[in-house]
Amino acid sequence: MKRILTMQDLSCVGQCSLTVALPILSAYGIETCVLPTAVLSNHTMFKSWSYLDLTGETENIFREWENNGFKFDAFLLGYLGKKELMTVAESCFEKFSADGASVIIDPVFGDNGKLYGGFDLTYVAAMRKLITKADIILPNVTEACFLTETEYKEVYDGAFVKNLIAKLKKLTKAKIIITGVEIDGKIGEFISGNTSEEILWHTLLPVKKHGTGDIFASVFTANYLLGNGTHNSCDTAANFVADCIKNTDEGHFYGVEFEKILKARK
Ligand code: PXL
Repeated sequence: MKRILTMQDLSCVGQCSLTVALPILSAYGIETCVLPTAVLSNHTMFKSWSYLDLTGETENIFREWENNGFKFDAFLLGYLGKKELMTVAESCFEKFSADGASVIIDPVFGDNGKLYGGFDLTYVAAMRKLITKADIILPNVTEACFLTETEYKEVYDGAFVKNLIAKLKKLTKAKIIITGVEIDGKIGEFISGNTSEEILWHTLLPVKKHGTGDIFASVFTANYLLGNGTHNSCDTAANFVADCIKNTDEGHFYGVEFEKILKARK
């Protein structure tokens, strides 16, 4: 059985980050260990939230993990919250990687051309450094723009996204998957190849929902770890997200009801 460590916040309410990654990865039969970076009352798309930073506790956790000899076959990083956690993440990979462990990083700091509340450009700079340690990165278009210091455009074409990939390739050797690319009424992922990009297109749904990036990253990672390759893993993740959106009650504003889809797939 594969064992993964997922490092992201625990938002007590909000169907995102750990409360999404843990059930999804477990449902795929992967032993899922967690490193909560912070405990929030709820995610930051609600009008207010509390925030307990857990950076200080990681030292104690790592000491005991070393004492117990734990290793992980993969790492999935999402919302970390504080830039200091980037060095914590680096030392985590160094200390706890099993042979050939994969590092998958979803940078999670912005969307729609803007940074999420509480983030600034120093966080982006720290993430720019951390992605040099990744095997796969999953930025959305906004995050790719910030990472590459490219001006965000509301409307763009394929050449714009290819240029983002070319610039990201200068920053990291990781495989790059740009998610949530919207062109001409379609939504898709651009996957970096050695010589050209592979593009997967899906139907663009009329509603946008919070937390879908975290669901995409979890389903993608589970499939990838089970050997399904980047193309099929992306496709499965995108279809899973679309099913979640389609099956979420209209009044459910803060996330998607992914539990229904997980249950149906059992
Ligand atoms: O879904 C990304 C995410 C994760 N965790 C927290 C967030 C967000 C996006 O806003 O606020 C706490």
